[in-house]
Amino acid sequence: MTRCYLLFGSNQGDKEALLEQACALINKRCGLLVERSSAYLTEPWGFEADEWFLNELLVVETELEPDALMDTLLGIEAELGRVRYPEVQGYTSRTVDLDILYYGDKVIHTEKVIVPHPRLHLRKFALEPLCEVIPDFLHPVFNLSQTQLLEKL
Ligand code: PH2
Ligand code: MG
Ligand code: MG
Repeated sequence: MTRCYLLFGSNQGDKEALLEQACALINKRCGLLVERSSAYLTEPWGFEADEWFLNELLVVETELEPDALMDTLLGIEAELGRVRYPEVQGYTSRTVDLDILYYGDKVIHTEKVIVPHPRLHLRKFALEPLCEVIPDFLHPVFNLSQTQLLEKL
C-alpha cells in the first residue's frame, strides 16, 4: 500500500462538480481517498486562459503500481470530458487534470510516469496545497521539505 499525492486541476466546466466526481472515481478505482487539501483558485501558469484553475491536493492509499495508477487516472480524465489536442503546442484548458506529484517517497521513471512530478517545485499551485498537508515531507530528489521548496520559489 502506497500513499500517493495527486493534484487535481480544472479550468473548464463546472470545476467544483468535476472535483467531486473525480474524487468519487479515484476512491472507487485507485484506493482510499484519505485526505484532501483546501481548494485553491489559481491563475493559469505557463499559458494564457481566461478561466482560473481550481486546484486541490488529494491523498490516496493505493495498491496500484505507478503505471496502473497513471492509466486509471487518464481513464478518469477522459471519462470526465478531458479533450487532448496533440497538435497544439503547450498547455490547453481542461476539465480535469490528475497528476501524480509523489508516489510515496519513490523516485520512478517509466515511459508513462515520472515521480516526483518533474515540475512540482516550479509551481506554487502544487506547493501551496502540499505545504498545507505535508509541510515537512522531504522531496526524495532535492531532499528539501515542501516548505523549503515553496520558500525557494
Ligand atoms: N496545470 C498545468 C498548466 N498550468 N496552472 C494552474 N494554475 N493550475 C494547474 O493545475 C495548471 C496550470 C498543466 O497541467
Ligand atoms: Mg498537470
Ligand atoms: Mg496531467
